[in-house]
Amino acid sequence: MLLPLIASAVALQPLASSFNLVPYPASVSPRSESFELNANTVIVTSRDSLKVGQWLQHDLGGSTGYTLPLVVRAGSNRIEFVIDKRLTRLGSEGYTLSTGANGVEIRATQAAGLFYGAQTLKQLLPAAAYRLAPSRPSTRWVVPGVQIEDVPRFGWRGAMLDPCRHFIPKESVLRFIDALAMHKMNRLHFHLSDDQGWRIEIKAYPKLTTVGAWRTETVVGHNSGKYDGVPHGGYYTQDDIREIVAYAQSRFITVVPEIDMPGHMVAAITSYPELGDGKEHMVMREWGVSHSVLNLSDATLNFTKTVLDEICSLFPSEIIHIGGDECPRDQWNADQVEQARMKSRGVNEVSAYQSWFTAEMGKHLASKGRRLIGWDEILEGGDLPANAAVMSWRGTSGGIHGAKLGHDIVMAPTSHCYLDFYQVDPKTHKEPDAIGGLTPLDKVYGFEPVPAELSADEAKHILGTQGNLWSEYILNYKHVEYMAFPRLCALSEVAWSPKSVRDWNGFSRRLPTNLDRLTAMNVNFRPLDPAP
Ligand code: TNX
Repeated sequence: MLLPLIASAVALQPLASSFNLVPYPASVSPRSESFELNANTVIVTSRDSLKVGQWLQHDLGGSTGYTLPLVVRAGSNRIEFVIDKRLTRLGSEGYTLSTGANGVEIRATQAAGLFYGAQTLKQLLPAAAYRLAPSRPSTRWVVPGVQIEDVPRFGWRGAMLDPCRHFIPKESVLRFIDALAMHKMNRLHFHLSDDQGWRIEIKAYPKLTTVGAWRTETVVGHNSGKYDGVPHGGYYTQDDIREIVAYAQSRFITVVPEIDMPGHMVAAITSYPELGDGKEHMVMREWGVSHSVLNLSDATLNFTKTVLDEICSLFPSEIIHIGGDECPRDQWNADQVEQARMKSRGVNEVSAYQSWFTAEMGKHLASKGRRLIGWDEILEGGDLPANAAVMSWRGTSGGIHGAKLGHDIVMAPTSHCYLDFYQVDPKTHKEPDAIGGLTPLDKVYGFEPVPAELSADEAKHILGTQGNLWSEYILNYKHVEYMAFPRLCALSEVAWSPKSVRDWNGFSRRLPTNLDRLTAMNVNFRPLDPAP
């Protein structure tokens, strides 16, 4: 009679021991020895792992109320970070984590892997570890016995914020970075300019923020023709940007800035009318695609290059986003001066003119050791510099086409990655107004970034994926969180976990605990609907 009981206990193991980790690691095996984290625990670091140790010390300091000392050696009761260059199978971001009675050991070839190991360690603790202030003094937490080996599937695991349509204060951007870091995401795509507002201080062009960062009011709803009468604006100073970049960097997140050109430039053209058709404009109060775009005079090219110079000086990211989406060509068609200029540059058709411009920006960025990325429109008209990367948003076809041409690709199709779309049907649920569409959690979870159309070699060009939080209808940061989570929890698993461990049912079982973590962090996620 004993045997069936044991058998059923063993069968239950995988369920009970998933530890509710999100994103789920490549391999997790329970071990018998657990470990107690308490006020006497120390963090063992070396020179290479000091920064990660300091991060953990600071982070747990908030939730435990005590400061775990950083030491170079300890026998027991320790969290030990070890850089181990021999573990090449872990790549640059993978890690191993093992719990024993004496403590937890995290190994990786580089600090980034140690950081992801530390994130997993935090998820092994109770959700209270995510609180910003201690729930009670002298916390003692059990770290369950486990052996984990984990390597991310993709190197680009991102999310895009759009502070242009509705401004997001710096402090909120920092909170968002923490929420990304806990999901082992490593790219924050920061959309910093658009028709409705310019959001970054550029020293060479002060009017971009004295004029371009402000609109008089905003249209109500979906371009209803009614306006709210409330001025809206804001921008990040260069000091703010440096703070955001450093905060992200210490969490192994690269901030990828986007200056959207040559379309979506009305805020800049309002500030400096000579960049456009020469007429007076207003920072846009409505949503949609404007037909007012940059002219491509030498002076305008000097403007875009100078802006990119300042961008490069602030953002260490190798990849710089120059937008390139939704640029109508009628202004270039109608202007005789532009036509003559275009022909003098050896371009015969306006359909190839944006591509010429993109190549110019590509050369400029290359001269500074950077690479450009743009929305999939930059593939139109040929001429795209070979090392340019492409963000596929109008489905995956741009990404497939680009990968076949040898370009690196980030997959962010509207169908699965547009987190400004509804997450449930607004006809059956009371939801805040959204742009439209329907991208439920299970659909995001089911996204496969590598299209079947690609050969194994072509598939190597798929860098990864990201969720886009366009903010026409996302009015403030709490609303950003509502749209982002839990869908970014799902996307983090798409981006991180090996395809073989991805499992919707397993994710659904683990997710409530992950949402407890977000609750502890005060993140305003959309609650799950009760099971039918
Ligand atoms: C299209 S995605 C845009 C954005 C909008 C978004 C709304 C892309 C490259 N351009 O300007 O905000 O749709 O979903």
